[in-house]
Amino acid sequence: MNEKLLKIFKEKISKEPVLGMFMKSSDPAFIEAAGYSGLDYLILDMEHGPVNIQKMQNNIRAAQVSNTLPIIRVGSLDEHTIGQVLDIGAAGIQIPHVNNANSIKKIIEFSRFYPSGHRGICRFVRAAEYSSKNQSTYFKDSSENLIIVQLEGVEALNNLEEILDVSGIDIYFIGPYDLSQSLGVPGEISNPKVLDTIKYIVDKANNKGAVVGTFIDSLDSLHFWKNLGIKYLAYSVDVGIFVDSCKRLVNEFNKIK
Ligand code: 3PY
Ligand code: MG
Repeated sequence: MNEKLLKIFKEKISKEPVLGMFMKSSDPAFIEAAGYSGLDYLILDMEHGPVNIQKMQNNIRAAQVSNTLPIIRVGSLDEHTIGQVLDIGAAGIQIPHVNNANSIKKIIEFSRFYPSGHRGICRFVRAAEYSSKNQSTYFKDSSENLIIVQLEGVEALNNLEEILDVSGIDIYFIGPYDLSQSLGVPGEISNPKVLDTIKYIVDKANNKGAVVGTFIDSLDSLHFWKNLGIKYLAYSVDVGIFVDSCKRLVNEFNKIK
C-alpha cells in the first residue's frame, strides 16, 4: 500500500532534503490537494489536531491517492495508538516528547513485528489489505514503515548520546517550540539558546550518520536549516498557511479601499 511511496521517499532522502507539511484538517480533500502540490510527505497530526482515528483512515487514503507519504504524529508513546495508526495504513509514525533510550526501545517494540518488536498482529486491517495481502509480504512490507522520534526537551538533550545509540530510528525530529519552552524561552524559536541547542543536536546526530528533521514556520529559514544538514524539513501547518493567505488577501483589499 505504501511500498512505492516509501521506496521513492527513502531514495530521495538518502541524497537530498525532503519537504513536507503538518496537516490538521479533518477533510480528506485538503490532504489530497496538499499532496498534488508535490510535497514529499504529509504529517497528519493527532498530537495537536482534532482528527480522530476514523477520519484519519480517510486522510491517509487521500495522501496515498495524491502520491504523498502519509506519516501520523501520534499524541504520545502509546502502544495501542501506534499499532492502530499503522493498521489503518500510515507509512510512518512520529512520536512526540521522546526523552531517553528506554522510550526508543519501546517505540521499536510497539511498531515492528517479530523479530524487531512485538506489534500486535491483525491481518484484517487496511494495512494488510483486509487479509488479501500475502502474510509474509505484509510482515516484510511493514518493516519498511518509518519511525520518527521527536526530541524537544532538555531531558532528551541530556540523554542525547544514549538516544542516538539505539538503532532502528529513521529520523530524529527536533520540535523547536517545545524545545524553546523546555529551555525557558517559550515560543522564542529564534532565541540563540534554542538555535544553539538545535545546532548541537544536528551536529551530534549527523556525526553518527543519523537523519534529522525540524519544523520551520518561516520560508526564509528553510535555506538556513537545509544548509545546516537537516534533511526532513516540515514547513508550517495547513491551517496556518490558509490564514496567512487570507490575511494577504485582506491586506491587498484594504490597499484599494
Ligand atoms: C514543536 O515545535 O514542538 C513541534 O512539535 C513541531 O511541531
Ligand atoms: Mg512539539
